[in-house]
Amino acid sequence: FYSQFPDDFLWGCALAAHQCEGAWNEGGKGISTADVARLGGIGKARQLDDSVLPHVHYPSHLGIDFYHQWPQDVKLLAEMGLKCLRLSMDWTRIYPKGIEASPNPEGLKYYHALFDALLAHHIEPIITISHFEIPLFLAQNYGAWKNREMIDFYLHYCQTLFTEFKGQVTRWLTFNEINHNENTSEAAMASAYRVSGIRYDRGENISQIAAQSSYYMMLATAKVVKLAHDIDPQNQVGCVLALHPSYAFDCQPETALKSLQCLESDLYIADTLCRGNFPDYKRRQLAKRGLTLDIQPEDECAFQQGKLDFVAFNYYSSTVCMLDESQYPQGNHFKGGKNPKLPETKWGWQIDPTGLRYALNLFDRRYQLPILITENGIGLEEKLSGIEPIEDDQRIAYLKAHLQALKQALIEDQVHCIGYCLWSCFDVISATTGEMRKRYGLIYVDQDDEGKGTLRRCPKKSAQWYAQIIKENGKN
Ligand code: BGP
Repeated sequence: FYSQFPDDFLWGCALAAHQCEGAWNEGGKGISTADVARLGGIGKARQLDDSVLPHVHYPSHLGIDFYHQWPQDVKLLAEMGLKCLRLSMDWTRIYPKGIEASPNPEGLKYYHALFDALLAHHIEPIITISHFEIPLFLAQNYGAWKNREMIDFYLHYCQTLFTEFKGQVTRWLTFNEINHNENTSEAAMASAYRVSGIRYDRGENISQIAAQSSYYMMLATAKVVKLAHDIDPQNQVGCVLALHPSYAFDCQPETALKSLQCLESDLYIADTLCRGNFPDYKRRQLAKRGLTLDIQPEDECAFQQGKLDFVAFNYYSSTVCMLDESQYPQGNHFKGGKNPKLPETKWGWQIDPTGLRYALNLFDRRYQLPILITENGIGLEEKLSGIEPIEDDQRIAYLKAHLQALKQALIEDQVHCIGYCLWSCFDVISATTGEMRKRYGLIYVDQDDEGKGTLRRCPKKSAQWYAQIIKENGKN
């Protein structure tokens, strides 16, 4: 049993290619769905076009120039003593359009060199295969994950990754926040675009497409698990969910029931992937709603043979469920109401460390698989003022409280958690808004929304604090 963090606990950070790499049209890279998502106006959801507009600044096209600056960036991570770095590969660096027979050698070379450098510093690369981007060509010509054919394109890409990076990478994550594909509110449509590359046409049956595309991504995940094991039995595959525990706003039994049902719409995905079958309760619900999915008899076997090796989730905040949804505030984040008992960030994300413990308990008891926390952190507005390091005490307080909750889950509740990846090591482009202003990093990057700045990296006070946590294996 756990009386402290285990010696091999994976203390890490997380990054996503399209938020840090920049170099959007270098190295033989194709255009991705993320490359055509513009800055949404400060704090607002990103705007989407189908092509890159000339004379418009896209902060993500430069990112933090990680593509060129990674050698020094890896050194900074090594100084912090990280045990792992969760990062994504950009599909369009390997297959620019997603349909080519052979991969782009420059893309492979870049990732090989990066992983070698990480491993040389004893930092394990944990790879997200698709983190909020797919080749734009597939979105425009195949309708992205609306289409069953995507599974084969995705498997082709994965086959390349598993054979090329055998020996360098053993832990893989198929998709980031797969469950955010299926929200059907207006704000959530932007999140569907991020996850699955889907744009809804006027008059389309959104519920039908959302359920179908999630089904295809789950099926792809299951097939990828088998493929990964076939290529290298050492491979371990997970898939990332976004978890927002949903609390009942009041003591009404009806609200408690509704909040349980709210959670179910996310959990059915984890149920499918961890238990190896598309649940009957979901089939009946879909039928009742008049939705008919393309489900083939052979899919059942694929789900059975492709159960996840571990579960993974991102946790930022909880949400509350209300009977009257008109009370829900508008936000750039997720569905649900505001919890009057919790503080929140400038962007309205509520701070709830206990929610992390709740999520850990929920997943541990429900699936009995090792858990990897793939993201957790706080977005703040910060500026260089000439005095360094930046004193980000608010971030340290947030992280401290969440690590405390994790420790309680581990020691008091005996939850099987294998690692914690903090979002993020560097300030990067925000996924929801496209801006640089919302900073999550332990390391400041001198760069603003107009693309002005020296790109200099300046470790904040929190970088030092996290290094100490890692050194002492979680004692705080
Ligand atoms: C998660 C995404 C990350 C990251 C984070 C913070 O949902 O997986 O990519 O960006 O949220 O979100 P944002 O950058 O929009 O504040």
